[in-house]
Amino acid sequence: MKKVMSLFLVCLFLFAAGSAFAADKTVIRVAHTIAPDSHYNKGLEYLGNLLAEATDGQIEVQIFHSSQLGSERDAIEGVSMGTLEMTLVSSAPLANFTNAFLVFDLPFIIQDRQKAYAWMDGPEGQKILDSVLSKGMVALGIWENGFRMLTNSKKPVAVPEDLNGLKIRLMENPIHVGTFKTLGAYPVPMPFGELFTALQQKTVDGQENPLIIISTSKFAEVQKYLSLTGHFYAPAILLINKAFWEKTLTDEQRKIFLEAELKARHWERNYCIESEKLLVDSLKAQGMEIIEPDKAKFFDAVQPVYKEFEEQVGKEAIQKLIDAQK
Ligand code: EAX
Repeated sequence: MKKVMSLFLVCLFLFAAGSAFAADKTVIRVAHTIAPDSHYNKGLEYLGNLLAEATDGQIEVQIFHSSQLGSERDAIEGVSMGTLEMTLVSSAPLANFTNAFLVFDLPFIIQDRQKAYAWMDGPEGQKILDSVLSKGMVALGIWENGFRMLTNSKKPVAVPEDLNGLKIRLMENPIHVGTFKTLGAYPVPMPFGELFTALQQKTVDGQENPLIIISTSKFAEVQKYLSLTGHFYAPAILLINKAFWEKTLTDEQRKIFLEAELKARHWERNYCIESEKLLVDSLKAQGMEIIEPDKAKFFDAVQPVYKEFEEQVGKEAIQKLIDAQK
């Protein structure tokens, strides 16, 4: 009986000590919508490791992938309200919260990745990031989702006319939807979490995403044709709840975080560039037919989109981003 009792006390002590440590620890839940082997997940793991190392385990990043905590819109709302600490999302769904990111949604606006990175990391990018402060969020940096490519199950798409009448899933963003309307497709905005099933059940004929997502989400199982259009460039925004950032984290932890974020941002962008190189061959090997589209025709066909959204995006903002890549 005595033995049992002392064992019980030891257990009780360990339990109490354990929870005391746990109470000291700051857990950051971060949500994203794509696969556990995606660039987002790898980049967030990298960030989590840096933070754990630099804080002796006091900060723990817990990743929730594959829309486990909802759509990108849900995640942004959660971070805004403080029911979720952090998320990594395409900038496109931020259109529901601010107009500042819309400039990135214009078709073919980003042509030179390296010059665009420099612009996004500089004062112009910072101005855009600051637009979410009034929504209870801090945007820590612009990571990469990537150049978006078109896939479908119906036919090879090489020129805009081939898109006629095809139902294409898009992110919930007015410029993306407007662009595909202009191209003659039938745009279907839908959260990413519903996409695979929609493609499988042929509710939609196609979708568009960077190669790394097409690959890690196994779209080759439900899509035959891959057109290397690169029509949009999707930045990925790392958002953290503002009250959590300012009040839960200490000055020292924020400093560590900013350094780690910068490293992780560069690491993640590089990971995208490196993996992309192998992906066309890999998707071909998975049975996809690769189409090199007539990009100039797509470029010309979408010019009316610039006029249509010029006012909403801001003429000056558009020109600045174009000039930055000259
Ligand atoms: O941000 O919804 C999409 O197509 C996005 O590329 C994805 O959720 C990652």
